[in-house]
Parts: sequence; C-alpha cells; structure tokens
Amino acid sequence: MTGHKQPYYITTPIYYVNDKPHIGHAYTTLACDVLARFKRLDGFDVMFLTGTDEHGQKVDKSAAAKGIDPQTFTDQVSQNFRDLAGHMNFSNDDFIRTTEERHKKACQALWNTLLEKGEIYLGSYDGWYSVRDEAFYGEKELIEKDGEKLAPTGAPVEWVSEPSYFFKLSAWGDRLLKFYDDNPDFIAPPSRRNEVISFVKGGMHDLSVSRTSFKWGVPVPGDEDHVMYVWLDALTNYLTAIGYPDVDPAKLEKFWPADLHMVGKDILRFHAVYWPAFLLAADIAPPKRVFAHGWWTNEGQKISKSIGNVIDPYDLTERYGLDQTRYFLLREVPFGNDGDFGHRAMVSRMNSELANDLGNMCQRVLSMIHKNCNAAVPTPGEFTDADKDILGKAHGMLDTVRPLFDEQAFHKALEAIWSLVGDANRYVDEMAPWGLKKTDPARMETVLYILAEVIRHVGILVQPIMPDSAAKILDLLVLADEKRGFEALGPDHALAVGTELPKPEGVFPRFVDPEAEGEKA
Ligand code: ME8
Repeated sequence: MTGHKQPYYITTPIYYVNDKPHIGHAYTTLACDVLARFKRLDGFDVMFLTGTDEHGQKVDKSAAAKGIDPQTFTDQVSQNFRDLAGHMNFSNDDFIRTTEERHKKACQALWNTLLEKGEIYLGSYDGWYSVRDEAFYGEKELIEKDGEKLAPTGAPVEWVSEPSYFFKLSAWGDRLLKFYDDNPDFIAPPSRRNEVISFVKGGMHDLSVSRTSFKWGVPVPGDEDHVMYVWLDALTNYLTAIGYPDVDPAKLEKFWPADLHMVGKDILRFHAVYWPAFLLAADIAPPKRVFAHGWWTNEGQKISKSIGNVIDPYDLTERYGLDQTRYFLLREVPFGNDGDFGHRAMVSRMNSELANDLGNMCQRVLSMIHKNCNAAVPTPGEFTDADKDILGKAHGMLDTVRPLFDEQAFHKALEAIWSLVGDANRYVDEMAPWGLKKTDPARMETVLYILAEVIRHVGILVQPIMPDSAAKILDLLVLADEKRGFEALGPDHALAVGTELPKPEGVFPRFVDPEAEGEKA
C-alpha cells in the first residue's frame, strides 16, 4: 500500500513532580503504551506523549519542604518518571517537562489568543483553593469533617484573596453541552460522560487562571506579577509537544486533534470541561476522546503515603516480572472500573493464564516439534473441520480485538485472545499429537503445524501487552522482524515449512509463593 500512514496521537496526564512515581502513574502510562504499540503494529503513525507537570504551588511547596530550589527539585523528580518509563518498557515518543522553554512559549501563545478573543479578563479571586488538588472550589462543594472545611476530594483548602485573571467559563456551558452531544464518544466510559454533563448543566463560574501569591509558574505575558494557573499551563502540554504554536506546523496539523487523552477519574473535569472550553474559545479543535480510568486500591485499602501502602512499580516488577505485571494490571480490572491490587490475584493469573495456559501450550507444542519433526516447522496435510475452525479463529482474532482496543476494553481483548489459547489447549488434548507419532505421523505434523500457527498469531497479538515475552515466543518461531506487524497475521504469511527452530525454552516462569507454601504446611 502506498500513501501516508494514518496518524494516532495519544497522551498520558503529565504527572506532578511532588512525589516519586507509584503504581497509579505506571498504570495510566501502561494503558497508553499498549495502545501506542497496538496502533504502530496496526500500521499507524503514532505519537505517544508523557511527561511531568512541574509548576504550581504544590510542587513549589514540596521543593521548599526539601530545602531546595524548585528547578533543582523538579530536575530530580522528573528524572524519576523518565526512569520509570524506561524500566516499564514504555515506548513514548517524547517526554515533556512544563519547565521547558518550548512549553512556556506555547502557554503564552494560547494565553494571548484567549486574551485577544476577549475570553480572559482581570478581576480578583476570593474563594477556596486546594493546593493538593490544585483546584478552586465553591463554598457549596466543600464538605465538613471534624469542624474543618475540606475539598470534596478530602484535601485541605485555604482561603485565597488576590488579583486574578479569569477565563469566561460561565459563557461556555451550552456550547460544551452541544459539543458533548455532537461527539458522543468524547468522554468514556459512559458513566463518566453523564457525570460531566450534569456538572456542566449545574452551571459554571468563570475560572481563575492566574495567581499572584507565588512565582513558580509561567509568567502571564504583559503582567508579570501573575503566573498562569497550573492547569491552564499543564493542559497546554498536549499542544506544545506537537509544535504549537509555530514550531512545527506540519506536525501540529498532522497530530491535532489528539485521538486520546488518557486520564484517571480524578482529573476528568479538567480534561473534559476546562480543556475543551479553552480550546473552543481559542478556535482550536478539542481532542477526539478523553478516557477516565478507575482507581487502584491495595488489598482493599486506599493507596496513600500516610497509610504507608503505596505500591512501588519497581517492587512489583521485581517480584512478579515486568510483563506479568503489565498483563495483570490490564487483565484484572475491567478498564474504567476501580481495581484492587491483591497478591493472590496476581499470582493466580500469573500462574494459570501465563505459565499454564499460554506458557505450557507453547512449551508442549514446540518441544514436540523439536523432538518429532526434526526441529523444523512441520509439513501440513489436508485440514479437517476442527483444524479449519481453530485456524480461522486465529486468522480472525485481529478483527475481534481491534474494536476492543479502540474502545480501551483491554480486559475484553485479552479475554478474547485467551479464549483462543484455551481452544488451542483443548485442541492439543483432543488431537493428542504424541499418540499420532506412531499411528499417523503425517497427521501429527498437520496438528503441530496448526498449533504453531496459532502460537504465531497469539505471539504477534500480545506484543503490545507483553513486548519482551512476545518477542521470546516469536524468536522461538524464528520470525523475522518484518513478519511481526499485524499485516503478517492471516494465512498469507504463514510459517515457512522446514524453517529450523531452536530448542524451546519456557517463557513464563511460575510464581512459587512462599506465603501459600507456608499456609499449606
Ligand atoms: O493530576 N489509581 O498529576 P498527578 C489509578 N499533574 N491511577 C492513579 C492513581 C491510583 N491510585 N494515582 C494516580 C495530575 N493515578 C496533574 C495532571 S495533566 C494535564 C495534569 C494516575 O501526578 C491517574 O492517571 O496527581 C491520575 O489521573 C494521575 O495519576 C494523577 O497524577
């Protein structure tokens, strides 16, 4: 096929650098990584962005608490997020920091556009602010606990009274509602969409978009007593990274509007209300979709530093393995729902679905080929109906999972692939190729050939989720790099008969659980 590849632009939130990264951050970026990898394999030109949100009062205070200047502090903490991306095998194409010069220029350009269009005015803000949430709250939104006023998220609030620029958010309610109506897939999952719509229908105040009580931010052009509100600054990162306003017009044109902003449910309002309002006001198209995923808890408890149960992604991957962790996080919880991290659930999936179902199947089949077929891809004969059924399911699997990935239903896509793995295991048992060696060696070759083809399809399709393990499986089939894209799925690129195969090695180790062993004793 000639012509240009279709672009696909996907973003993670940019993370605050007040703290070191934990499982929640790894989760969001993992989901994006899987989609980015899927789309690349499916022939798209992908731009996958992540990075760090480095301005604002929260980061300023964290730096002060450590007794270092904010720039040095953000340099250090931002590096932790970059290191995590390397460690988790994330394939981001860029890593943006909001303290970069390119980003300040983009923020100021967007500000000037909003100002020129009469969408920003100077006033003064008297109201509640939560530094932890970096959000303004109306009196009515607050909750009371032990006589203390708190943000609806439970975060402390403080009274702020200072000059401030405002964005005319109150004027955008009807236009936002129309935008949601015209773009039914803009907010996902649907329950979240309803939440946003009722928030907007409830009526909105103008939004304070500058602060004067601290300096750690992007200066407001022409009025340097003010720095921009950290959320206006942060959201603009999605434009900065593709060359807004005039750094790379071709890239901007190609990748905007973004295909997907992936976020946690805590920051949906900023992405689904404020961001499209800023963009519409600046005459820039809003992104195509915002997906708000759920919240992880640890063995049933909210993850928090004060409880001391923060899950460190490095600990997880060291204990269970990187690909096992990647698989579990996306398989365990229907994407969009809240999820609980539990050791038992992790071990159970790792051992039954990875080590047994997929790992053993590969090992059995490839060992039989190694022993009984001169260690080379066997020669198939006539196909029976059962052969055609399972092969057909493998050939059709991309069409089954593509729409599932497109709606970010990772768990369903994995379920579909594992139903093929289950079929393959049943097929091995039914066909009993080990018994055919003496009675019907030609049939044995056909059965093993079919199974090798199923393994090839599964190996190619699980690359986005478990890149290293999939590579090992595909190496065992001696598949050339150019035969690993999705265009190689289906019968046209079937394994070449006679290709020599190496002695198979296990791909998914079992987790031997010291705790469970102890319980048995
Ligand atoms: O909000 N479970 O940054 P942040 C699942 N800088 N996901 C979790 C999680 C958990 N327990 N904890 C955190 C910010 N996350 C802003 C974003 S974007 C323009 C600016 C993930 O460091 C989830 O994606 O507080 C959540 O939305 C994000 O981390 C918040 O990261």
